[in-house]
Order: sequence, then C-alpha cells, then structure tokens
Amino acid sequence: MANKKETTSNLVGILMGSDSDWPTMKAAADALNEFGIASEAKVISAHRTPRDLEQYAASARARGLRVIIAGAGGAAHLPGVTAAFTTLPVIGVPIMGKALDGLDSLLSIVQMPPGVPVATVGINAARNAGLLAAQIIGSGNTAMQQKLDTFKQKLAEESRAKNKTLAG
Ligand code: RP5
Repeated sequence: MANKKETTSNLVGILMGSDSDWPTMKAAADALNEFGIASEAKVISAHRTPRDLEQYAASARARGLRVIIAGAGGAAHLPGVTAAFTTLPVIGVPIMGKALDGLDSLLSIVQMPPGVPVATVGINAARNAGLLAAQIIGSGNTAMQQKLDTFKQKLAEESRAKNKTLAG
C-alpha cells in the first residue's frame, strides 16, 4: 500500500476491484504504453479493502499521479469512491460481469451525484480509458499533443482504408 510520503514517476494509476478484471484493464496500460506514459496497476476494492482505497486515492496527487483509471464489475463502487477521495480526474471502466452483461456496472459507475464526477467509458472499454487519460495529460503538454495528433491521423487512414475492402 502506498505510503503518503512516497512519490512515483508513474502518471496514471490503474485500479481494479479484483485480479479477474486485469485481462480487461490491461488494455488501458497498453494504450498508455503506446504514448510512453508510465502507469501502475493495483487491485484495491471499495468493498473488500476500503481503507486501502482511501489511503491510495487521498495520497495519489501528492505522489505524482495525474489521472486515475478505475475498473470494477457488479456493484461497481470503486471509481466513485476513488473520486470521493481525490480531485484528480477519475475514469471509470464498467467491467462485464457474469450475471448482467455489465449494465449493472455501467449504471453503478455513470450515475454519480452532482459534485463528484467520474468520466465513464463503455463496458469493458479499458483502451478508451487509457486513451482518454493520455488526452488529459496531453492537454497541457505539446509533445504529448503531437503524439495524439499522429494517432488520430493513423486512425483516419485506417478508417479510409476500409473502403478498399468494400470495393471487391
Ligand atoms: C468486483 O467484483 C470486481 O471488480 C470484479 O469485477 C467482480 C468479481 O470479483 P472476483 O469475484 O473475481 O474477485 O469487485
């Protein structure tokens, strides 16, 4: 568990409620890697280890983190409780569970009360969470902005190239 005085060179914290979320959440770390953004991944549960969550979220800014991504399934309180303890931007990733196709997680994460926002991406959309974190970091960073512009151009080229497969 992070000590309050500890610092980190990681810019993004990737939290998940259980190790069973990692196969989905890894896409956020992979997206950040593409932009050279260092991240740390941790299992912390709003229900099973709530005190660890408070300590992590409350000390995150002082440790040097700029964005927190939090993924959880079912009664997915992790992103919201994280946002309760920090003013860093929090991005929530609803994880598809075994029972209700992830709609339960989506609604748990997206319906935050006024004053405590969580930027919620789609169900299992951890890659988008990583890209959004890169864009948040890039909003005040010219070098990162150039990388994001190049990424967008590549995305557009790939989309236009799909027309060729329709031609045949
Ligand atoms: C949530 O419950 C986790 O985020 C996970 O998506 C789900 C199931 O957890 P495990 O039973 O795999 O530990 O807290």
